[in-house]
Amino acid sequence: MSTAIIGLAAAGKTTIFNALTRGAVDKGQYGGAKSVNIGVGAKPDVRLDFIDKAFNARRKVRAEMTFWDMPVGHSTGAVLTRETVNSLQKAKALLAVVRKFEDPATPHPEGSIGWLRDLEKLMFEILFADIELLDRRVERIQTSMKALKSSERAQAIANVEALKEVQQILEEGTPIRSMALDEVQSRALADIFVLSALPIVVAVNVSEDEIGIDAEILRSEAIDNLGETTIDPQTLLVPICASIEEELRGMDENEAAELRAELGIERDDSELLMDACLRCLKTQTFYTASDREARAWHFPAGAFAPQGAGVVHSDMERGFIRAEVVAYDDFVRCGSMQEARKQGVLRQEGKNYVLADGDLMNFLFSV
Ligand SMILES: Nc1nc2c(ncn2[C@@H]2O[C@H](COP(=O)(O)OP(=O)(O)OP(=O)(O)O)[C@@H](O)[C@H]2O)c(=O)[nH]1
Ligand SMILES: [Mg+2]
Repeated sequence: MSTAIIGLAAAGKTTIFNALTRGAVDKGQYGGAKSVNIGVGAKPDVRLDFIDKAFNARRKVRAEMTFWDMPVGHSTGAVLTRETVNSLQKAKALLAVVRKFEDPATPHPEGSIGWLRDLEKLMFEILFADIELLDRRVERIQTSMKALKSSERAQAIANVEALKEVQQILEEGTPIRSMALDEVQSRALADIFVLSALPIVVAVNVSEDEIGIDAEILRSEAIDNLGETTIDPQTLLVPICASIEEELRGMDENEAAELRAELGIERDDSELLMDACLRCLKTQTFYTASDREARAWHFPAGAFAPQGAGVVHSDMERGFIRAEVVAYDDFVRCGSMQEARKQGVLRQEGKNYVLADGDLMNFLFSV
């Protein structure tokens, strides 16, 4: 499940990408990025640490998230060129970076700092990209109409009608994710990748003297300026000082702790940002463990057991028989699988079991 990092030139996208993935991608010149950077990041996971210890596993593997650092359109400064939108097709969420830090060494493309102005521009570009996309789709359906059988034509006409309605609502400033779509509209959109349907996390890249600023303050400023349709409940705002986070995450743990103490940084904003991405992706975590490996896996909330097995390996999904499950809290109470079995909290679950966050899973399968 990939999150695409977008934002105006020099907003700090690559710096945040480096912080999240502990990467060291060269930031090059201002507005320098030409291609997408792809990387994975993982958060510390205390539940995994506990399971790892309890199993005395030889290896511990955290669940990873994938981030794409998207380039901006060079000639125009547009964030969402058609090329960019095309390469976003498989993204499941957007991480919009807006700049709130002053730095004379890094000129802002608009000539001045204005995070609310930039956020508005970004949100507008997202809506506009969808409006254009639907335009092209409507045109395509209309051109192919003549070749259709009369039975198919009625459906095509209904689709065009529905897409035009959605376009109208987009033009009023409402992203698709907060529209109450009817059945016909949903069906018309089903095979179209629309950007404004994706959940958004907004990383507000603050300067050093604003580290620790309350996210709620930024949120209410954003709502006051852009309204609740744009800053809808699914849109999360996270303040982060990208350059410091990049530095901290490039250090070993002790060094980082020292620098944190020195700067008086109490909160781990990179972690909070990853949390927000997971939350907006509606992603949860289950665990597998043996003496060989303790491992965390991400799954989409609401997934059934076989789908979870498929996250580990597609063979396990195909050959799924059943799963042995211990809820995380039960496991903590018992401390081991033997004890969990003894206390009767190790459950046998079939293919209709809906995975719960924190489940310790053992999938039984045959291929
Ligand atoms: N002072 C300060 N500088 C920052 C911060 N975040 C990024 N920068 C600097 O701003 C410049 C641009 O950052 P990048 O991460 O390259 O920005 P970008 O959005 O990836 O830029 P393009 O890919 O070129 O569009 C770099 O020189 C960064 O070191 C910050 O929080 N504070
Ligand atoms: Mg960049």
